[in-house]
Amino acid sequence: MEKDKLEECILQMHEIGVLKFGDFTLKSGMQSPVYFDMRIVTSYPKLLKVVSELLWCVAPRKAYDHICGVAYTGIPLATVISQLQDMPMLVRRKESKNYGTKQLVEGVYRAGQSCLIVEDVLVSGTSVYETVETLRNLQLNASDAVVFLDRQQGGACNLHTLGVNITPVVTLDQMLEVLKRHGRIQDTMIAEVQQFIRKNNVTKIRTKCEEAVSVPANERLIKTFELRADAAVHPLVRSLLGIVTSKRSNLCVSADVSSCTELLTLAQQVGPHICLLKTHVDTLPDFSDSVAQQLRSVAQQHNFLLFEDSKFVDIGATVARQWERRGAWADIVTVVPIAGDGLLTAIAQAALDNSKKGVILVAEMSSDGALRSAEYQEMCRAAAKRFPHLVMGFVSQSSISQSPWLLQLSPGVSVSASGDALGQRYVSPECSVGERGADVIIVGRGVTTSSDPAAAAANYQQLAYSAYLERVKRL
Ligand code: S5P
Repeated sequence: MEKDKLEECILQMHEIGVLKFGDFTLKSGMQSPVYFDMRIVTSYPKLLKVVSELLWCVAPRKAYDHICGVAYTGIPLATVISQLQDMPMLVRRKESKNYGTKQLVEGVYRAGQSCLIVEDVLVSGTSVYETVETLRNLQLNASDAVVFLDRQQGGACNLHTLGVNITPVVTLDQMLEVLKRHGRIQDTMIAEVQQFIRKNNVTKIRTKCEEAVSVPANERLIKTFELRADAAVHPLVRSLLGIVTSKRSNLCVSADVSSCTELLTLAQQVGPHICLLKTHVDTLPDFSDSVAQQLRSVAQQHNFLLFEDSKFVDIGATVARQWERRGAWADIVTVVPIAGDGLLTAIAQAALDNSKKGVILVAEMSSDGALRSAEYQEMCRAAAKRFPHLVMGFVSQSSISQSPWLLQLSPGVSVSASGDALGQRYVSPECSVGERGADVIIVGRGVTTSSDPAAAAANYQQLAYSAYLERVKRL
């Protein structure tokens, strides 16, 4: 996304009164010191076009069968995108007509087609979800949404829990930062708005029948790591949470480097700041028992565990053969549990001492177009239940389990990037831990490509641990 274009857009929004500071009552009844009134943007056609272009820039995919704006302000934005991208548009009414076809959605569509949803501001996510529900009832695939401003009040997390991936152009914090840098807003107002956001960052989505459908009290998210360590079933969960609390680090660095020399150097550099070091040894041509041994001594020296991202996926007999090279040397491995229990049984048999080996199930990937199936997530939870002495938790992007003795490890985290050219998607450490429920964040290039990996790791460590402390305090 073009940074200058976004900054100019924010400044113009402030000038014309889209962004107001004062005392406002939101749709939910909540009193807020800040109000974002995107409706007036339609009176500024050039700005409307820029906002629409920025929205399209953050869309997770570059092709959808349809686009649909959330009534009302999302509609003109979707219309402009539809024109610019030559993408058919659907219009969802707020109420169905009581004459003619009585349709709630206007346009030409077929079951199974995809639709990108467009919204102006995200608070709880209720309006977006109402549109998603209608489209899903018509058997359209409505899993991606874009929004201009995320007010950081829990909406992204709420929607994620319901299988909707929402990407903002800008967060309220980022908007405040731009206004501050340009001398448009006083520090006292920033502090007031930030305090308001911190106090009101958990919201609920309500369906038409006004039942809360998300943000159930989640035991895993409200308990401290210390309490969860005491309740842990798997000894390695206990050890890992012990490391996390003693080092005040819930950071896993993904050591995606090109040689074993680089791997050992990086392990030394980031060692003091991490609880886990993740590897892909199949990408290291010179990996050997001796390197594993050296890595183990660095891990001991700095007190972290070794996590091989093996993504075992095959039948048990094959994984039993892969185990020696790709599993035996590490404390923890990853498994994609789509092949039934044979694979986990093979690992349980191959690991000499199950209490010293852990498995993390890959339940939900961070990349564009990744499988987000309720059935698959249920398979993962069920596998964790059947192998409580082997499975330590999940790699996922959302809180797929509420069990406090299981861990959520989340990759796709960066403080600066929003994605890469091959479909990786990033969120901030605060969003990953505070909104999406990560216990441990996994950071690769955010650290490995830094000129100072130790400092970069220290920064992620601080951000992720503060977000955890904030989460347990808030919930
Ligand atoms: O969903 C996933 C699961 C994993 S394990 N998304 C991921 O990115 N990963 C891994 O995390 C990926 O293989 C890589 O090793 C790391 C993320 O690296 P980054 O450079 O994008 O932070």
